[in-house]
Amino acid sequence: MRLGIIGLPNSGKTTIFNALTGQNLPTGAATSGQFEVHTAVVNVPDPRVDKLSAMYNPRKTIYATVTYADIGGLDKGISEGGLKGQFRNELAQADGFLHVVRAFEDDTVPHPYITVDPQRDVETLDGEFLLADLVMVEKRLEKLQGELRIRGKAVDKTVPVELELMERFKVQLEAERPLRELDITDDENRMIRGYGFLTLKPVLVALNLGDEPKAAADLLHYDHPHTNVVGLQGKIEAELAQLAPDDAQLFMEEYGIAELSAAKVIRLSYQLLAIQSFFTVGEDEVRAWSVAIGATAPEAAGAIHSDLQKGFIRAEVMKYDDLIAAGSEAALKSAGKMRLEGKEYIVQDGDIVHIRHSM
Ligand SMILES: Nc1nc2c(ncn2[C@@H]2O[C@H](COP(=O)(O)OP(=O)(O)OP(=O)(O)O)[C@@H](O)[C@H]2O)c(=O)[nH]1
Ligand SMILES: [Mg+2]
Repeated sequence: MRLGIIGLPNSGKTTIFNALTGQNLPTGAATSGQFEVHTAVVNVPDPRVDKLSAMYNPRKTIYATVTYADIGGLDKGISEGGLKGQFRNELAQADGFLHVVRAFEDDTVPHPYITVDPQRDVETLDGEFLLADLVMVEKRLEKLQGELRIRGKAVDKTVPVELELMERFKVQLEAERPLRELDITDDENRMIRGYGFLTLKPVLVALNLGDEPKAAADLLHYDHPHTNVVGLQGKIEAELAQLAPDDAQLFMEEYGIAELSAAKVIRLSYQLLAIQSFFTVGEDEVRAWSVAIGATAPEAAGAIHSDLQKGFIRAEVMKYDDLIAAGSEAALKSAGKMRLEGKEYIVQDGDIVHIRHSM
């Protein structure tokens, strides 16, 4: 799962990328205004994985992960005439966005629009994405109408279906509303998957608060479905991410920071993508796997290996809470709490799964 970090110039994208990933990329004027992408894979902190690891004492412990891509070079005007080339690819590839919005005051850091105004800034980039999607919709409409004209009744039956969907998208975008607000069926989603509509993707807004902790809700109204807002102190968190854990602890006490926001942002990123974790356990490995919320047992098996999905027979499932309450796998089994589930079973967050298969 990949989140693109987007935001206006100097909003603190790279700073927050560093805070989330522990990297130390140069920030400030060094890279300003250039299209440049840096990616890093980050573990999703999960105390359940820690507990399972303590219980099974495996050789390896593997957390669920999220990939962040710091995308430099976005600004007002980028969508003019449609997004092109690498830029478009990079944005289209993302499963969702982390939209960094500047809320910090600092005279030494120029703001591209002079004043600090989070509401204006978030709407500026959102407006660019709306426009980029509208250009895309209009291109599709033109193409589909062309096919209909040329082939008439012999046209592929998907054409009128897509035409109708694109008309619906057009109305939405012209009203300056993002596509993610619409109810879109699975079939429709499949039809448009390749187009990479930007306003269809979920968004986590990260307000870069600067040195003063402030309430995000006082600074920004962002009340849309499939979005969330979180505040964090970008620069301080990026510095903390460079310290050894003990030193970071001291620093946090000094500044009165109870919990690192970076960990919270990573958790929220994961939630944003409508995915959940199930676990596999054993002496060799304790591991968290990611599947879509609502996935069936065979689909979960497929997340581990496609062969396990093909050869799926049954899933042995332990509930995380049952296992912790029982104290061990053996105790859970003798209490009769190991469940056998079939193909229809919908996997739940925190399930500990063993797949029986015929491969
Ligand atoms: N005072 C203060 N400065 C910050 C904070 N976060 C970032 N900055 C500074 O703002 C400047 C821009 O930060 P970057 O992280 O490079 O911003 P960016 O969005 O990646 O910028 P571009 O990639 O050039 O568009 C740098 O000089 C940072 O040190 C903050 O929380 N407080
Ligand atoms: Mg940057």
